[in-house]
Amino acid sequence: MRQTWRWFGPKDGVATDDMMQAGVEGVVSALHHVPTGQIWSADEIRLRQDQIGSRRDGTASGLQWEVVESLPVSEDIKKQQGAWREHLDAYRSSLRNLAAAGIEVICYNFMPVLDWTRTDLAWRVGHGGTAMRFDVYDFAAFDIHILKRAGAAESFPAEVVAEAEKRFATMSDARREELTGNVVYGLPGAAENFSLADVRAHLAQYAKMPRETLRQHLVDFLSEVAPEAEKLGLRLCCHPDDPPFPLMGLPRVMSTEADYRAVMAAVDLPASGITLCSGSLGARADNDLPGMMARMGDRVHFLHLRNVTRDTDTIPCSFYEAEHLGGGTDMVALVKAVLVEEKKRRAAGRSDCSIPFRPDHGQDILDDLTRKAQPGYPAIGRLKGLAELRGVMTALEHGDGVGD
Ligand code: DNO
Repeated sequence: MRQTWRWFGPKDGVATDDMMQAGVEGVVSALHHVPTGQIWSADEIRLRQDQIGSRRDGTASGLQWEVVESLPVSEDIKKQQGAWREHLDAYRSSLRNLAAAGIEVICYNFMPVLDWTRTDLAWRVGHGGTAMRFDVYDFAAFDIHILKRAGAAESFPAEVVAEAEKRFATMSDARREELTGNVVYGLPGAAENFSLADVRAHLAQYAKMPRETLRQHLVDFLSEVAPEAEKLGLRLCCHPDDPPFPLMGLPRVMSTEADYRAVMAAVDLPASGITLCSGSLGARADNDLPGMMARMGDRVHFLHLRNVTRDTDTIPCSFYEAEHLGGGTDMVALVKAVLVEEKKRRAAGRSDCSIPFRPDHGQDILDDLTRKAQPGYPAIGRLKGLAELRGVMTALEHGDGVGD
């Protein structure tokens, strides 16, 4: 298992120097400033590689850019409208430039309009630190009473609608504004940064799109880009929906094992693979993460290891981002399934037998509370997660029969 770490570039509050002290082996990054649909040029890629390769004082860090997260897929491609053909050409050109730079693993997602969604970026946990949270009642309050989406009330269970109404009635203006910002203005890594009006306009465009159509558009996208990725020796990997249930009436197509199976079967190439995110998928009680790794592991090219604690097992549900070994996913069983898959790959002579993972997100603890890095991406909280995961890996590899 390759120990990687997400870095948002020079503006990230956590530096390459910090990654080195955390014992990180490789870096996950993206060119967030390049507008979606445009080509990632060789020069821009090289610049980011140089930044990753340097410490604050300009000396070499020894780190390399190993995973792209994300090479974003445009809304036009998701809807098959407007400039989608040009965007596909640009996507293939970016893949060629990344391959020429020696970067092989490319993560993307196919969530329409919004990337990951949370209602709280700094929710107080029992120990006094903070975590990110998705609260279904607050979210419904936003959808029904702030966004005022037609049909919003019908898309939640009656009990959620009733509680959302109470919450909204007592919510301060400041909290209403904060909630809107958290949901709409884009969390780190999101390709787009929308206003409330933009979101309404985008939602209207998807209003009549059945999920089968969106899934077909994903299959069409992969049919266009995966053969090129295969030729270039790249591994594409689709990140799941976060959270893994429909929001705002938008179709969601990568929320369950069945979703992944359908898409992997439709474009059955090794280059078309999976980003197994235990945090996103773990927000549904019916997703069995160790089982998914055991059954679909040969197509898993990248792992996001984190955990969530669900308030209920309903779909949708509220949840918060737990400590990496806490929460609903049996992390030891998941790591074991990853080690078993790597062993199979070694036996088969595959070159990708060390699967990159990142300690995904972290709670804000200790100095994180004043450092104010990107929400979800603290230095110490992630370092703690990485250290715990490293402990599990080390213990499992130590003589229980899964190592060589
Ligand atoms: C959140 C992330 C997402 C993810 C994209 C992948 O922390 O996991 O922003 O990067 O959805 O395309």
